[in-house]
Amino acid sequence: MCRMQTRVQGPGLPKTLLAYHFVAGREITEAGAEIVRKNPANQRDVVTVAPEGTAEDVKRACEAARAAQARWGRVPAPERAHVLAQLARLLLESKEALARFVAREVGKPLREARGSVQEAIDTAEFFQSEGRRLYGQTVPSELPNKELFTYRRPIGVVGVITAGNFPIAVPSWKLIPAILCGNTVVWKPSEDAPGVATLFLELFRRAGLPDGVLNVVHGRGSGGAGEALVMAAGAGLVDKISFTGSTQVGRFIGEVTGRALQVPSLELGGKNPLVILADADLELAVEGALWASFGTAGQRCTSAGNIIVDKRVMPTVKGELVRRARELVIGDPLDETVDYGPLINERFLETWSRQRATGLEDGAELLLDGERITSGREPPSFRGDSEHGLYVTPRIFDRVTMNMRIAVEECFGPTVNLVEVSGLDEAIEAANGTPYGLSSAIYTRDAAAMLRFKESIRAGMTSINNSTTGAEAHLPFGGNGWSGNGTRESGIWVLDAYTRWQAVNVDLSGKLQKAQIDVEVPEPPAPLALDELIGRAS
Ligand code: UN1
Repeated sequence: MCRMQTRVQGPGLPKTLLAYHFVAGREITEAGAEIVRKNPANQRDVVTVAPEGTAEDVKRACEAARAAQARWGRVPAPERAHVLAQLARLLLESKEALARFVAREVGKPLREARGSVQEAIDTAEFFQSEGRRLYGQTVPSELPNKELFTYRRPIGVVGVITAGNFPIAVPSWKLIPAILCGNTVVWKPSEDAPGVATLFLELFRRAGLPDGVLNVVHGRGSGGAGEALVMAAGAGLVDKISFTGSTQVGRFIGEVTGRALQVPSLELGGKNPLVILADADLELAVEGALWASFGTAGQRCTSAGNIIVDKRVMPTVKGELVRRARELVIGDPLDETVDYGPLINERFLETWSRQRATGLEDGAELLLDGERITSGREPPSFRGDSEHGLYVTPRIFDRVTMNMRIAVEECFGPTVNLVEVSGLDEAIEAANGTPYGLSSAIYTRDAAAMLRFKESIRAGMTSINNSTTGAEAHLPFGGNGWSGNGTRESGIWVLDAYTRWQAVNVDLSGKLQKAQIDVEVPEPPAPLALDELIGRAS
């Protein structure tokens, strides 16, 4: 176990973590280009410096993963799961320290950061026990003295590419089941969270994972180590890619890996609808809408994009949503009282800023403007460093219709649209009115409406009387349409993403038995003349 390298910063600032690539059990920190990750709540604080990986680094990591795979794949699954049991314990012990680091590196408020570490613990615990199942089936044969079986076999080398908004939970959804199933991994973490990735890797190492099973290369996505990893899959060095990120990049991965006849796991964008019907518990609905839209500063792939409201209750919903959004406490993620922290990076700030003009051009009205918080122009409840943090106030658009760009384009950041409808049918039409289909929610007391919504919504996930966010760690997570390619993460369902079924025939008859040919199939019976039968009976 190494001691992590750190560098002292100026007075009043915590130490900078020095991250490393990890290949075949060796730490690599060659001099060269670096990724410098700054705290989005205080950009003077350099949280992590990581080496920027090249295509050559990725290739070496893929080779190391390939070399380790056969042996790891042969370790009995319950034994592989021992590592996950240790990992779960280590995660639990380190929960607070990890959560604080997540808050510092990506700006997630502490309460949420703790929740996201808990999601990784839940995942480790689930798959620890799955190591004692990983069931195959016994299947009856059509021939005597012959037995049929199915086995789950590892796919081989898995390339994992993750985003910065859930820097430990989402990687855990991929790394943990991939490793449990006997694969080895090359992980390219988000350039927004190289430090969290390093801490997670340290825990895997301490848990006893053998060298070469988990390899890490830091770097950028497009044009960097991420793209190199996808191309490595195209070239056969990697057998599967698992990716969480944008639809645009997901399409590219689908194209490259499709040619290599691989099925990637793609968890992509969302423009998630939250419906409020006229009979809903409005207080609960507004609370849910507020959390779904502005929790995590709107930077979840499950965040609500469109709040679709029956016109009979729109005035109340609008009034309450605006009132409560104004009261949100924005500020330092390490302050336990804040509702949301900064945007994760400048890129999100730019697209979020541009969305304002797009909405106005489309004819939507601003109920809450949503602006960058700058020094001297802080809202009363602000508790952060406005000069050095990427903070913004919430934005609410009114009179949005589903033909507007802002209604159908994903935008990470605290922004939400109000869409007025009349009744359930129109609500469902609006909710299905985007090319995405990740998450969704409906607030109603009417059981028949709940049923209709569940059956008609195109999303992969739906909540009744709860937020669009907050999927539990053992239900299938994933979307339809532009939100993915149909693969699912989490629970037993993700096992299909990291294993291939092998069908085995065992013939103990001592002779060549030919399926379909040596099987006694009865002659078709003579037709039964029902008319005659009925006639005779009467
Ligand atoms: C994501 O934003 O990529 O359901 C994942 C949720 C979280 C995971 C979000 N459990 O909101």
